[in-house]
Amino acid sequence: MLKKILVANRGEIAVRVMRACREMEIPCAAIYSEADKDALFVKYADEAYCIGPARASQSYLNIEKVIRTAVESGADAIHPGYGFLAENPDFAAAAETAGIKFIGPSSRVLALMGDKVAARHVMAKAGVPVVPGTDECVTDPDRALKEASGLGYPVIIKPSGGGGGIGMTVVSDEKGIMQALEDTQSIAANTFGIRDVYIEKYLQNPRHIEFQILADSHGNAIHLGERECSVQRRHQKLIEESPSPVVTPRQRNKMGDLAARAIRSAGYEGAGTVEFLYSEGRFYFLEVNARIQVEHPVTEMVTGVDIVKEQIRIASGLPLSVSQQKVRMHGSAIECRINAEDPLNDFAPTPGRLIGYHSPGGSGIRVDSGVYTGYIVPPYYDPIISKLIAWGKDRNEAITRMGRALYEYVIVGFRTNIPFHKAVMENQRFIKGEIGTHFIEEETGLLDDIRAIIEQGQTLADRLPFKSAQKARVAAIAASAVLTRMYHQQRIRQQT
Ligand code: MV4
Repeated sequence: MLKKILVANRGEIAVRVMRACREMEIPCAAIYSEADKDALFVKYADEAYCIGPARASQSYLNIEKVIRTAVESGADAIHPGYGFLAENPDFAAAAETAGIKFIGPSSRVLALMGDKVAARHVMAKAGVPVVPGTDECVTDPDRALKEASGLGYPVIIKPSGGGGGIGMTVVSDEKGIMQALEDTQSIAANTFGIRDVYIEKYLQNPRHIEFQILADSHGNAIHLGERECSVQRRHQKLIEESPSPVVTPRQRNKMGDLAARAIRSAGYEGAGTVEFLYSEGRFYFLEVNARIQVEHPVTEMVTGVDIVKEQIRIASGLPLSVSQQKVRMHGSAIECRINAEDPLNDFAPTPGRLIGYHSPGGSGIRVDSGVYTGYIVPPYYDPIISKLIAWGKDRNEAITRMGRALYEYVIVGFRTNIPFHKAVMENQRFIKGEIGTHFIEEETGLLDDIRAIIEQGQTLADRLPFKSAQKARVAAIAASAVLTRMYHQQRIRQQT
């Protein structure tokens, strides 16, 4: 087993990884920027090293500094979390060179999966259905026109070096091709340093469904079912769930097995996600995410498998602790990402001091948080402060629990997106599972619901008198607990 793990990340995911280390009795080290000196993950770690200024390029993204700190700390492994350097082949290679185990796929496989055109090849060759599109990158405008008319409009032009939606251009007819090709190429070159783009048939309003995979160094590769992540805004997921309300057990087994097999054929090692678009009953491969993902807890809640512990086992050279036959999905889980952002101000970030904090609990509730009362959320990084996960015996119970827990959650000091989540948990389309990637923009009533929830003392009283009155009471109890404590502390301070 690994002897000491350096966690090369911050916030809630750093805490999440260190929790797995504690349970496995593996010492853990944190690295942090000057902006994070008071952060929860720094306090939680066995040891912590400041590696530079707030700006990520000078701290969390500085490969040389991170590796040097890992070596000096005596760590024999690095867990990269998500974002930052998690899928950077140069980082994995630098770790390998320094004799430190990178907890994730090899540098070679990271490079392969980072090349979206190459990843499409790998998947198609393994029999995974991919979105109809070009099997090479396209540079010549005439070639682009020919390919696009073969696919039929609309088409979408994507950077091969990218992912996550950045720089993608939808083209509705041949008149737009030339401009879109140029635009996407220049964005691709500027953002990813690779000018290559490819063309796919554009699917109008698909669902986003992804499979969680685990692959060890002994040739075992399994899947842990799917997550549906259609509730998103500008490529930022806000709500994820498992299982998807539309995937049948047969489809799950078939697509999960295909995805696991495909990943194994590429020599993949570790936890990974195979992303699909789902439209009219069919799956179309999009890309592979070669990291632990933000939304992994919903899969943990329905399968009982601790994905981070499996990552650590795999990196230690041990076999997976569970076989495909033993994986069972039980019930339903939903995750709401709790962000310091204002849903009434175009979801603009609202960093600041958390003067009051009360987190929900009770049956079926899990909170993965990176904050505490008094903590100041810095403005330099992603606004995610915690994740609220609700499990139920079925989707309805999970939604009801999530709604209840959201009303217990008290965050005083800055606006959060909690009112947005409260509105979605009462949205009829969401409740019916009728969601696609355009859900938020289509549900134009959500903003009014959010306004009502915020302005009417956290209730939708006019519309839902009984339910909301109950919820408001729950919130009041939770809030008073927090505020009473703050009041007493202030009195103690005044007396001393
Ligand atoms: C697409 C698509 C429709 N058709 N590709 C955006 C993120 C990246 N992972 C892939 N994305 C898309 N690719 C084809 N051929 C629509 C999207 C898309 C999307 C995908 C998943 C989740 C949210 C999305 C929001 C807008 C567009």
